Amino acid sequence: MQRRYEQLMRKCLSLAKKSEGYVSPNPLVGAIIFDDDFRIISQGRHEVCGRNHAERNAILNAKEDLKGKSLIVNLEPCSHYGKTPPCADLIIENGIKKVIIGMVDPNPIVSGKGIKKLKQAGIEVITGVLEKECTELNEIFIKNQLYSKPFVTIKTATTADGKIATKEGNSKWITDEISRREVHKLRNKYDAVLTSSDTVMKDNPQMTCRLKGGRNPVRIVLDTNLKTDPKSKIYNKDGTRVIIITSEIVSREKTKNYPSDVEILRCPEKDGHIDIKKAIELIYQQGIRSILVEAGARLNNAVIQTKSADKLIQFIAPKILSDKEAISFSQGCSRREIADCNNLIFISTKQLKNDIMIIGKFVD
Ligand code: AOF
Ligand code: ZN
Repeated sequence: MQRRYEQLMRKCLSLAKKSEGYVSPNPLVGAIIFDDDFRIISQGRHEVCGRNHAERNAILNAKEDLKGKSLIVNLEPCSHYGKTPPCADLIIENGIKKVIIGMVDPNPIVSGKGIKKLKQAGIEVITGVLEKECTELNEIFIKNQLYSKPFVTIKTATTADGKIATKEGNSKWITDEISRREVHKLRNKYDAVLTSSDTVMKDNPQMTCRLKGGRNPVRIVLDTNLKTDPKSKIYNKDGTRVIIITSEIVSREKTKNYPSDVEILRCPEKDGHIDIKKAIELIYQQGIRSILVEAGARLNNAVIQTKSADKLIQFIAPKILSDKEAISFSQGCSRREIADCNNLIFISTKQLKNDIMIIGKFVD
């Protein structure tokens, strides 16, 4: 039985994943209704923020009576009146007899109450099926709900000796086109990309998602002194929100050089640079729930040292630069002991064409 539930839960997860990039600030949810012989009756997913929840779509998609059937979903059904009425009520009204759930909803207005409601109506509830996988799928939503902070991932492309560029800033191209395609997939998924004035001035990146049918993330530049050229590609007008975070003391005159649709936010400084922790708070206040940091050694280091990073995605090319002045992807501390390292847990490795992709979670 457990194995059959796990199979169906995997299906819920891949259904839910189809909405990646479109549901923020909501969770990714997929639901399936099936009978006692595990025949699938219908399925549904939460497609876009503000629209029907997954359970409602699965129920609406059913072409037969749901009395006595079972429903499996990766997140606890909701119990509150939000943009839509409670899914738990709908499940009860339809006479569903069993509900299998991946994880409890971290949203305090729901957490546990959806399960309680179902049980009180006499429905059999099974929880914790593929809980780890369900938690991973909704890592952004969970961080937002528990800490009211955005989920922050550092993406970097390095040589096998951990270098991102020569001393002169030459970095094209370390990884191959397959790895770079993966980066576009990430841009399609995250609410925003965050970079620094250094990277804008050195690389003049577009920071757009160039996948067919993809969507652009919000582009955010940390530019303490407004040094970046207002004609940089990142400020191109393409209908995507662009934000510059600058110092509180930069003159109003300077801000007028930038295109009028570029939003300029002011943030306190720390040691001559934007205070990264405060900047991240500011970004969250803008409704941005996940950030992909695509920057150089200094900003990556600031994000790591302030313990603002949740995840590292490192693309490693089978190349060794060996240059004594080359730049590492995180640089800026003075450390004498290995014990002073920031620590990660590697959660996955993937061989791409020539490169490998390593995903690590920060643990301290
Ligand atoms: C979703 N989709 O499939 C499920 C959700 O703002 P609302 O009214 O859409 O409610 C959002 C909350 O509903 C969300 O924070 C989560 O706790 C719960 N479940 N949300 O957007 C879904 N099942
Ligand atoms: Zn719901």
